[in-house]
Amino acid sequence: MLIKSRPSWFLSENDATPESIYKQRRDIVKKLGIAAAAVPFASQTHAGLFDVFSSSNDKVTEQDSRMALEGASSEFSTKGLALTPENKVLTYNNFYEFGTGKGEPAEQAKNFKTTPWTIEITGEVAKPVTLDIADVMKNMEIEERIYRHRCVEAWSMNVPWLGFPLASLLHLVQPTSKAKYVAFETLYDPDQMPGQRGFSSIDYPYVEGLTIAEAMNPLTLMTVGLYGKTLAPQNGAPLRLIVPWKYGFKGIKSIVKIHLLEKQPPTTWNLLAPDEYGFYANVNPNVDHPRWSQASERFIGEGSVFSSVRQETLMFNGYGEQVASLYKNLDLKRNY
Ligand SMILES: Nc1nc2c(c(=O)[nH]1)N[C@H]1C(S)=C(S)[C@@H](COP(=O)(O)O)O[C@H]1N2
Ligand SMILES: [Mo]
Repeated sequence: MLIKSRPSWFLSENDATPESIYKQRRDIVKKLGIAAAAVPFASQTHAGLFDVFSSSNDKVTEQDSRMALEGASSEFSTKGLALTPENKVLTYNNFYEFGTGKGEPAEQAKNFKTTPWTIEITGEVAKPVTLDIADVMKNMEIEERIYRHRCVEAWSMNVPWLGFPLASLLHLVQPTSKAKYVAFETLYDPDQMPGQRGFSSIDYPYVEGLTIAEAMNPLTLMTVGLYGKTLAPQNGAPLRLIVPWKYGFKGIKSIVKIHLLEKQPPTTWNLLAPDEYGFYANVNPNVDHPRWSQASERFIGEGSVFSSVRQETLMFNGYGEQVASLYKNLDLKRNY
């Protein structure tokens, strides 16, 4: 019963080695996790740790559709920075398909339907595939990655995401030598997404892109959860991208398509205002936005989200050791 037969798309280096004891244990934990979704979250393992960082005002009280999800801890996790309380991560959002106010996505995405959900991976790959999110969740090794999250609007968070490296997914489809870029697309469904109805300056669906080297970097996370549970709709359920050294708008939500290609793909914010938002969008305190400084940021922690607790913005959001080499031949003032 514990031995799982993998779907045919899951033929990769994973099959070259026997499943580790660890993976089997994780599968059991995951099964228990699903069963445990009915019990209060506070009685589960992670909550104890998070309580240290959360004040009583920051408790999540509302019942939601999120399921318990565990992840192995990661060497890449932020050290020495308090977590942003869960309810802030759940209620201070940018997801224009569900409204442009920070509190609107949490309200308007409440009934967003994320099952069934498929992700199509096409283009410059040997094995194009359409995956069911349920199979992805069953077969990928989930890690917890606590990452700094820096919006181009100069606010920031520190969030315990759950997910797996995008590289693990791309290895399955075997990119060809022509695959120089990876394009991503959010769901287009005006019936469910009020922001896609009527006039909008954004030409939906929301699209984003990375170079293949950025996509393959071990930090680049296909994200399926946060704070020990699956993602809430407002955070991009069931699957979104997190690229921690880039501005938050690169972290495209509710992905339905991934397309590998030779040419740089268009990206939503760059199309809208090319002088303000580039393709690269690396966090950079030395390159200001035309309308505001990027040297510091408002960290969203406990207390009011409008508190004036500012911290310095770090080059590549603090991930320079892992990613600076990707840009050694690039003028970052021109390629913002
Ligand atoms: N499809 C889609 N993805 C999106 C956005 C959006 O409006 N639509 N907003 C982006 C921006 S600007 C940010 S800062 C992050 C916010 O993610 P969070 O709400 O989980 O913090 O999502 C990004 N992904
Ligand atoms: Mo953002």
